[in-house]
Amino acid sequence: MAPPQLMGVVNVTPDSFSDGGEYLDADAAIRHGLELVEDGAEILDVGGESTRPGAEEVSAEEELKRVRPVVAGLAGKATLSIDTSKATVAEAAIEAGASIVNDVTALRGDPEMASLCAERGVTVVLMHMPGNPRTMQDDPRYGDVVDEVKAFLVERTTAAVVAGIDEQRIWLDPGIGFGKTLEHNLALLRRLGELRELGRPLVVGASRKSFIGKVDGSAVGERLGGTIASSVIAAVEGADVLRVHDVAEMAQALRVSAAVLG
Ligand code: HH2
Repeated sequence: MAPPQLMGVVNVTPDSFSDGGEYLDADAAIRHGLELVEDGAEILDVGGESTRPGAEEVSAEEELKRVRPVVAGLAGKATLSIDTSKATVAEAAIEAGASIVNDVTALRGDPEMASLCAERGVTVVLMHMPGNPRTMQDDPRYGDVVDEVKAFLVERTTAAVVAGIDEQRIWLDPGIGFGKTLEHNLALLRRLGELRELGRPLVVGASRKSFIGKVDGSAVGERLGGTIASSVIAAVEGADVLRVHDVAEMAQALRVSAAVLG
């Protein structure tokens, strides 16, 4: 198992599904980001809009007000990723120090996003999500979920390359919890290795997600064990980046897994 990089989550939102409101103040978010770096995060993913099912849409002005000071305050401390689907927010975050754009709409949310990313030469995370966060959990259905996610990621990679984004700067993410049932999420984790055929780095975000609660009834604050189990399996299957809230515990789990597996 090649040890994956850890992407620590810094949510500057009042309503994120697991930590909404905890780091809405910029200083608290910056302090939290610095702690995650101490804990072993190489990348920090700063977000100002929740993507949980049914979350309220946030204006670009509000999102910018939330994330810009946090990105600026963390610049130089880690590789910074901006979790947004709005080009104006991505642009300001890049100016402030972000070098990765993590767009859960895979460049479908804002017609300006692909050209911005191409011009700025940033790394782009393309994630699978059917529809949008408001509709994605309405009875999701697939023939073979892994094959369909793979085909979607191929299509979005082609669109990104056509828009001028260097293929070498594209990372792919199956979108755990985005428009998927429990069985879909489990299949994507179990068969993550099949996405390696796409030849690009894989990002996996299983942290605290509701599929864990569907396995054992745990509430959102009680999902650390499930987060670690699913993320270690993703790492063994070939994940290159794990997007997690609990970086210290995840880092230890990976150190021990690597020691055991050799
Ligand atoms: N998951 C969330 C948000 N952004 N980005 C990628 N690439 N992959 C993910 O799995 C992913 C993501 C949801 O988690 P969180 O940020 O904690 O919650 P919220 O969207 O409610 O802020």
